[in-house]
Amino acid sequence: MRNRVNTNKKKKVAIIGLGYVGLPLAILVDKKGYESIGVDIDENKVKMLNDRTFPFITEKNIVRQFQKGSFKATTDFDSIIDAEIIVICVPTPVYENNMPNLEPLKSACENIALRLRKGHLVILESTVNPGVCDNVIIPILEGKTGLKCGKDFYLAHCPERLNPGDKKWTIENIPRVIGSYNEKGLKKAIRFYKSIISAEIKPMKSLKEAEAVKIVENTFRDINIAFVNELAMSFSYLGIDVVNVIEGAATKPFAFMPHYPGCGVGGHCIPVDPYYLIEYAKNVGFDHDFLSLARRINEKMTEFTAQLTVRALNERRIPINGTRVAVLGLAYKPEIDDCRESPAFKIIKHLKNYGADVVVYDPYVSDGSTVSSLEEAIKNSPAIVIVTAHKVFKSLTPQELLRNGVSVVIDGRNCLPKDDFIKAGILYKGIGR
Ligand code: SAJ
Repeated sequence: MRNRVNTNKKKKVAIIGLGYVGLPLAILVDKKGYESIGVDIDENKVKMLNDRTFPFITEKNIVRQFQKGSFKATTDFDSIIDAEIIVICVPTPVYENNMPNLEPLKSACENIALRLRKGHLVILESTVNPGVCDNVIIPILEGKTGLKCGKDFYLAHCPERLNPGDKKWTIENIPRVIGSYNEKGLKKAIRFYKSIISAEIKPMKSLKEAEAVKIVENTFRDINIAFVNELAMSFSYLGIDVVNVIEGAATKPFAFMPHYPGCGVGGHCIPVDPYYLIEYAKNVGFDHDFLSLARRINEKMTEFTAQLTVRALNERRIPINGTRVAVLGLAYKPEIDDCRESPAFKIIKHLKNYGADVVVYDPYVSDGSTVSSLEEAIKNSPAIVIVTAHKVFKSLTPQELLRNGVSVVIDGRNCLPKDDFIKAGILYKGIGR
């Protein structure tokens, strides 16, 4: 007989997965007076966290709480047994073929199932497609334990909405949605989140609805980016500056939300989440033609950027074959080192296929760079391709580039002052401008 969770001591919360979602949550839970324990499979990360030498926490308020807090990390899943609440924050990526990869999630659930007790509230924060809670997580948790969801233990889904580095929207003030297997689980989960965040909490009618909210949020972003990426490709033939047009449309104070074209959509959310919905719907017989088309358009931007480079070099009578091209940026967005699903890798592959001699530099990604400074990257490179709008690239001047022999600039993030470069005699090509 499994004992009831020990409920007569300070409430303990266990966070499974100490990444960009789990770690800030574990620190917040500690700050709010719970006993906070983080469980991760990475021994090195666990050691650094307990030694308080974790170099990747950059947000000052999180660092302060982390240093002074009593949060502990461990690789031992047994530490969840006497927790009242277990929050799952493990990655939910896709495979090369864009099929959802639920292995990290299933492994976490199997570890939890071995220690599940009556009274446990299990909360999933990782992004999944509708149906994963009902069809994957609950069978694992019930299957090996004989415990019944909604009666012996509770399952809720509160999709993460963290935006690392965002100073305005933080883990404490971002509104959340919560769905659960039943009313009792919903109430427990809402009570927990109300105790740690100040933002609105919207109860959803089911686990599936909560799963669908997160997928819809990020798919909404992907299709809107595809919309402006297609405009950028068409406007590049029409000789219209798409960024000026978007900024013109954005003066309309309602019913328009600006997105911006670029050399590709990277990250662990936007290019991934739509596939979770596309594949799930396919299993039940529905083809998301529009979402799939938007994905194809966004995936096309890397080839479009490489072709832009070939055409621009041709205009300067420089064959790309054997020409040194500097790719600036590997990270999927500015001022971070995260390269997951970054378009940079496919752009490099396409340029190499055209015969370019590619050098790569990203100040945040030294192991992926082929040179160790921006100067080294641009020196004797007739062309540069900006893939990430890091500040250091945005401060490049036409004079500096011309001095180093650069005569073609492909601005994959439309982040440079186009007219200054054109006036200086550089052949400037943006994405749609
Ligand atoms: N991108 C464009 N055009 C745009 C916006 C983004 O090409 O108009 C590209 C970026 O360059 C990047 C990719 O899309 O390669 C993703 O950019 P992102 O700003 O969406 O950044 P993410 O992936 O960190 O998205 C997160 C998401 N947050 C969560 O899932 C909790 C997303 O929902 C947020 O909208 C986004 O942050 C944000 O607004 O910053």
